[in-house]
Amino acid sequence: MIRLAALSFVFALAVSSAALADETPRQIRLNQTGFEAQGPKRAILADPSKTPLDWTLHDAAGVAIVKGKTRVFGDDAASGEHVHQIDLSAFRKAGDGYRLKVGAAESRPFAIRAKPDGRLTRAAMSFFYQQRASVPIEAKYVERPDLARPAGHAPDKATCFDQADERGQVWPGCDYTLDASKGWYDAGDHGKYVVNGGITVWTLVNAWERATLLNRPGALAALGDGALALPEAGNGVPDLLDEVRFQLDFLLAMQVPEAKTLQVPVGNQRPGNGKLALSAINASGMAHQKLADRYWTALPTAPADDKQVRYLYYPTTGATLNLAAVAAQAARVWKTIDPAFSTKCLEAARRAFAAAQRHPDIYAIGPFTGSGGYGDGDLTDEFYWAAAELYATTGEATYESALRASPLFLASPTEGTRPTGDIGWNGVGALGTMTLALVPNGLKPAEIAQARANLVASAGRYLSDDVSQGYALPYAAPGYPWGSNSSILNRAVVLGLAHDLTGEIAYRYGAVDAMDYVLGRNPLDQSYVSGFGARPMRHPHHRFWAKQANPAYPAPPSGVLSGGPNSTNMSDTVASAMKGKCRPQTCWTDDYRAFTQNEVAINWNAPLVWVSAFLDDTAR
Ligand code: 9MR
Repeated sequence: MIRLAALSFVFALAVSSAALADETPRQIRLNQTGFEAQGPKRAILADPSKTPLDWTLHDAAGVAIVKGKTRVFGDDAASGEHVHQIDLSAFRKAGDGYRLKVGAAESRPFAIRAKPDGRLTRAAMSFFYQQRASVPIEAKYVERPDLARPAGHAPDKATCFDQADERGQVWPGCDYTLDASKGWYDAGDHGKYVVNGGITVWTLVNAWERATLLNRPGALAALGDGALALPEAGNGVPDLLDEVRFQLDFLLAMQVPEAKTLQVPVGNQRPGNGKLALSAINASGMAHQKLADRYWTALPTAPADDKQVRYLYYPTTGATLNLAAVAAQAARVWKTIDPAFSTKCLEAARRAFAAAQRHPDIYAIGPFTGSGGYGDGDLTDEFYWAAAELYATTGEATYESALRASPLFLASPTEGTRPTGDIGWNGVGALGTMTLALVPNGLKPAEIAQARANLVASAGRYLSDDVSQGYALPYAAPGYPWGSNSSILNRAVVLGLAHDLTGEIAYRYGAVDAMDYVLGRNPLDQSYVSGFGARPMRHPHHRFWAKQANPAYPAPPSGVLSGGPNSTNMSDTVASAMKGKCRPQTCWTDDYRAFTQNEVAINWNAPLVWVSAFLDDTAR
């Protein structure tokens, strides 16, 4: 008896110290969800040594099975560390409980798996279901009962903002109300924004178009009917498209009805503390910028408890072109799935594009509290993207001439007459080129080849950046922007497409590097995805997944991506206190108050889905 009790006491100690040890940051950083057996396997060690160090790989029994030497990378600006790189890629045996050791440093146990198991893709998609407005989130579709919640904003009806803005300017409102129910809440807030909705829809639908056009049965099944936990599963329509349609219904509802005159600021006005000059325009066919609360609500606030009055904010050219682009994309994807919906989308896209051409310079510059801005002073890329989507869908001359006239014609993030820059909500030019490179269309074969070559060249530039980084990720920037994890994953989307177009494995490895960084191979030894890895993000800035703020609210579900380190806008209270004390990759805290670092957002989870689905699909 005594012996047994003593044994179980020792066992309990071992378990609790193992659990503790799992949480302790390690000097050896790697993807905390493990590696693919046939894929690249890299780890990073922060160590001051100027000479290579011996590493050993131990199996679950503790036996040293492989040895090697680290590669001294040296000082790394993005992390602020002196870094060694460890490459285990040649070891390909699947198993659990592997550990890497370098001197006294030891990694957490990790797995090598034949292939990814698809769980990350499904969890990342479930984020969208759980962000749905106007419907209850049902327990049977979520991983824990406490994530279920009553519908918020049901219905989500609003009229135009007719109050005083932050400068004291009183807006005129409008004579109509729109029912813009459904859609996804943007992020930690309950705003719904057409601009950000656009890139999100495009990215998710592109994951589906990629699978369809490149004939990838694995990806089609992983995103297809019955693959996801959704009320629509089993309805005969691919689940990814069911989820996206929920958002498209909202986006379509944000279009200004026929024969409506509205007062809007024309041109990129900079009134300082003064007032915007408003002019009357025929706004029919344009899209309202957003549907959002009058004032910011506190954290936590469950969607159903939001008591703020909601308004439509004035239509902008940027929102209108986002609607044109994704409605045109939807028109071709739903063409055979739901012809009536496809026709409705195409009509909306045409109306929107025509409205944007009539009013090319209505910018989101209103200073409205209670919601984000998504203001963008350069809409060249939005025009090009929308024209590309409309041309790919219709082949019509109007859209072709708009495309050809654009300085962004066939441009990629780094190539072309005017490179588009990295993909983001305000940088969507590359999306147009990606569509022209992927979707059969009437451009000359040499032009399509140019679009592809430009995208592949950008992927090559991203690989050069990868080599320049201590943590070996395809991203180099002197400062990390708001939502940096999405900037990195959007680069992985381009790398993924380059792999699809060329078959070159190096581009896929670049995408793996991006995912490795996001899932733990970073100086904070942090998985930025909730529910994945030994040190997952736990405390997002979110009004419902707000357990840290109030234990009566749930912790986040699995599969939610934190925006990530932000060294360029440190305006929240947590970030302010870190100013001057962190490096680009370390300006991050797992704290619900850190909205510049730890919010979650639809346009950030979308590339997580794309890249995760791509890696699942292309693992060997
Ligand atoms: O992702 C947006 C980021 O690029 C901007 O710098 C930032 C400040 O304008 O806003 C971010 O978007 C937020 C939006 O305005 C409101 N919902 C939450 C979004 C993510 O933080």
